[in-house]
Amino acid sequence: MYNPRFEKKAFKKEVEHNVKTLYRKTVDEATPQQLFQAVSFAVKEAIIDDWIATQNQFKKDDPKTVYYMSMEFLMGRALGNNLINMTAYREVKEALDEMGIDLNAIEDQEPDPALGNGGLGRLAACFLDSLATLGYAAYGCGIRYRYGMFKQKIENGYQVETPDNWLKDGNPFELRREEYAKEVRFGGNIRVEYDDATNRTKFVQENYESVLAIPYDMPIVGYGNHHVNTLRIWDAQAITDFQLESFDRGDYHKAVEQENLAKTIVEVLYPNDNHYAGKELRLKQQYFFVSASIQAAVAKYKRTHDDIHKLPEKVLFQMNDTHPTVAVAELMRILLDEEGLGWNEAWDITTKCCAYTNHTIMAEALEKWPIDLFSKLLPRVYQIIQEIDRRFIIQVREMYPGNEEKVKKMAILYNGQVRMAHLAIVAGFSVNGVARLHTEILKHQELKDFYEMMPEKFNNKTNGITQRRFLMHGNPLLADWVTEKLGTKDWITDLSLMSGLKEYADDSKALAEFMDIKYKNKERLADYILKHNGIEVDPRSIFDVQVKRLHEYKRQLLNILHVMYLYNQIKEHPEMSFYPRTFIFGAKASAGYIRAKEIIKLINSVADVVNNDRSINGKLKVVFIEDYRVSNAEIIFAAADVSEQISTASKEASGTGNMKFMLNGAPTLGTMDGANVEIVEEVGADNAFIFGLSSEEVINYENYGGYHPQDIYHNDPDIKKVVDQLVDGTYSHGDTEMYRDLYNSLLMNQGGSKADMYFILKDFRSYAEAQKKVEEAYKDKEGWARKALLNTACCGKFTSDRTIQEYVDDIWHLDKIQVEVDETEE
Ligand code: F58
Repeated sequence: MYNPRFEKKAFKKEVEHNVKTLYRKTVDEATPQQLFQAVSFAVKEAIIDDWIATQNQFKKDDPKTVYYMSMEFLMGRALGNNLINMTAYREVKEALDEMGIDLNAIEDQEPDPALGNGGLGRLAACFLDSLATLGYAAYGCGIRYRYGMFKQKIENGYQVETPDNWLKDGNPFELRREEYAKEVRFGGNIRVEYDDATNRTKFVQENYESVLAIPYDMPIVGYGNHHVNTLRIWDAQAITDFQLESFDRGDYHKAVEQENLAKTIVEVLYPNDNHYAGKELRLKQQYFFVSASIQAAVAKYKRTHDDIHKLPEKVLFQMNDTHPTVAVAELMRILLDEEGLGWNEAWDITTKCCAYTNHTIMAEALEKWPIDLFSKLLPRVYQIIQEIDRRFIIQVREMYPGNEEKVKKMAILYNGQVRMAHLAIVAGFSVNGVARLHTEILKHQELKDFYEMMPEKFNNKTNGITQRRFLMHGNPLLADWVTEKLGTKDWITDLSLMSGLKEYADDSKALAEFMDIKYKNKERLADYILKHNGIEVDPRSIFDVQVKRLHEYKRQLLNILHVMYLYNQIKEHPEMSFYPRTFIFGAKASAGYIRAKEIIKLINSVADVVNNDRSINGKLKVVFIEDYRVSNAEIIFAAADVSEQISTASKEASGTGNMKFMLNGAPTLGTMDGANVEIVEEVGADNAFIFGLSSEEVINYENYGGYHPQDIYHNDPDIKKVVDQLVDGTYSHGDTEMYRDLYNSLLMNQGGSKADMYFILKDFRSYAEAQKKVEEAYKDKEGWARKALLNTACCGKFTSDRTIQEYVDDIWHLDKIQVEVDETEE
C-alpha cells in the first residue's frame, strides 16, 4: 500500500527544511540525533492530517469511546512503528537512502519511551495499536513520567540502575495541550454544608494542596486506515495563581510545597513488576492521572451532550489492573458533588462506565492502602468509598445471612486497609483475567467469593500482541516471506490468515527458506551481542532465550541451574555428544529486589566461567543482554530458536513474550501456565516442549503442604552438585557466601517463605528432560524447521486485534469509525 503523503521528492524537501529551520544546518552537517528529529517532524506532519481527520470523524459520528486507564504504557520507539502503520516505511527508507541517510541508524537515535515495567505496560501499548487499527475511538490515559524505566548497566556482573532521561532531546511526536489542563486536589478536610436553595448537602474540600495536570498527546496511528487515536499522558505543574496568592499571604512554605508536589508527582515510574510497594507518592500518582483523565472525559462528553445520565452510552473506563481504581470513587465524586446527582443515579452511571482487568494472582502484588494514609490524601474520595463499602456489606449480609466470615473476606475496608481489587470488582460491571487458566484460577481460587456472588461479571480475555511491531518491524525478512507465501499482505490486519502457512510444513524448500531467515536473524543478534557484550556466539548454535522481568516465580534460577548442570555434564563426559547451545538472558530486576539481583549476578558469573573455559570448545555460551527493552526485544525475538516460558504453574497470569516468540517461529519450552496452555492448544503438543507440575499440583502443595526440597537434594546427586556449587566457590572465585542466600532459599524455610517456594528442584528433572528433547529435536534439521514454521502458522489467535475485538464485543460495545479523508489532497 503506497501512501502518497510520503511522495519521495516532497518528503526529502520537508526533511531538508526541518534540518534548516530547527538547527540552521544542512543534511550533511546535521548530527544523527538532529536527523532523527527532522525526519520525525516530517512524519508527524503527515500524521497530523489524519489525526485531525479522525477527530472530525469523531465529531460527526459521536462514537462511544474507551478510556484505557493505565499507570503504564510501554510504547517503545515511535518512528519506525508510525512509518509502518502509515504504510510509508519503504518509501521513506528509499527517500532517506537517496539522501545518504540510513533509516535504521536514525531509528536508533530515538530513546525507547519506557513508561512501563513489563507485560502490563506493553499490553497497554499493543492494545492502543489494535484499537486504532480496528478503527475504534480510544484514549490511552496515563502519566508523562520524567524518568521511565531505569537503564540497566551490568558492572562486574551486578545490575546498576541509571536514570532514563528520555525527554532530554525532546519528544518530536508529542503535543502539549495546555488548554485542556485540569486541577487535581489533595488532602485538606471536607466541610459539610447544607444548601437551602437546592435542599442538598454539599461537600467542600478546604485547605487542600493542588497541582495542575497538563496533557501531552501522542498520536496512535492505525494501520493503513487514516485512523489516529490519542495517548494522553499528564504532566504536573504548580498552580501559579495560587502560588502568588500564597506569597502575598506570606505563605511561602505552602507555595514551595505545591511546587515540589508538582515536580515529584510525575518524576519517576515505580520500577516494580508484580510487587506492590505501598508508597504514598504512588497513590498520589494514581489519583493525579485518574482525576485529570475523568474530569477531561466528563467535560468532553458535556460539550456535546446535556444528559449526564447517558454517559455510559458514550464513555467507558477500562482499568488496567487496580492501579487506576480510584477512578470509581472519582467519577462518583464528580457525579455527586459537581453534577448534583443522588447516590443511586450516580452509582448506576458509575457501574455502567467502569470495568476492571486483573493481571496477577500474586498476593504481594495486590494493592491495599492503609486507611490512614488514604483518607488523609483523598478525604472526599475516601468518604465515598466508605459509603460504597457500607452498601456493599448490606448486600453481602442479605445474601449470606449470619455469615460474618464472608463480610470479612469481601469487605472493601478491612483491617485498616482499603482493598483496591474489591473496590474494582464491586464497582466494575466486568472483571476479566488475561488468559483462560488465569481467569479460571481467579474464579475458583483467588476471587472465589466474588465469583459466587456475581458470576455474571467474570470473563476471560486472553492477551495478544501486535504483529505490526513484532513481525513487520522486528522481523522484516520473515514478514516479506509470509507475504510472499500467502500471496497477500492481509495478515497484517488479519493474523488468522497465518494458518495458510501450514501447507508449507512439509515443503523442504519453504522450510529451508524459513530457517535461512532465522539464521540471518541469528547473525543480526550475534552482531548485537558482539558489539554490546564483547562475546562471540555462533549463529549455528541453538539460541535458547529467556527475556522478561527478573522475578523468582519466572524461574530464571531454574534456567541457570540447568546451565550449570549441563556444564558439569560436559566436563564430566567430554566425549558426550552435545549440540552447541547459546543461553541468552535479558531481565531487569526491580531496584530493591535483592534476590532477583543475586540471580542476575549468578547468571553473569556462570557466563564468565563457562564462556572462558576453552576445554569445552565453545559448546556452551551464556549471554546476559544488558538493558532488555522493547527495541532490542524485537531483534531478540526474531533470532530465537527456543522460547523459555518456565514460570511455576499458576503464577504467570498470561505472559505475552511467549506469543512474540511463537509469532517469530520459536517453539515454547514451558510449563502449563498462563497463555502457554492456549499456545500448546493452537500449535499442538508435538510442537512445544512442556514440563513440570501443573497449576493444580502447585496449588495443592501450597494449600496442603507436602513438598520437601531437601529430599530431592539428597536423592539426586546431579541436583545436589549444582546446588552445592552455589556455595563452594565454583562461580564466585572461592567466595562461599556470595550465593548463600540463593542456596538457602532452595533448601530452608525462611521467615514467612517456604523452602523452594517456586518448586525449582521439584521441576528440575522434568525441565532437564524437556531440554534434552529440545536438543534431540534440533538435531533433526527439517523436523525442527517444521515445528518452528508451525509455530508461526498457528499464532493467529494471539494477535491483540483478536483480544481487542473480544473486549469490544463483550465489554466495551464500541462503534467502528471509518475516517473519511479528502482524497484530492493526496
Ligand atoms: C503482567 N503483570 C503479568 N504487572 O505478570 C503477565 O503474566 C501478563 O501477561 C501481563 O501482566 C499482561 O497481562 C505485570 O506486568 C506489573 O508489572 C505491575 C506493575 C505495577 C506494580 C504491580 C505489578
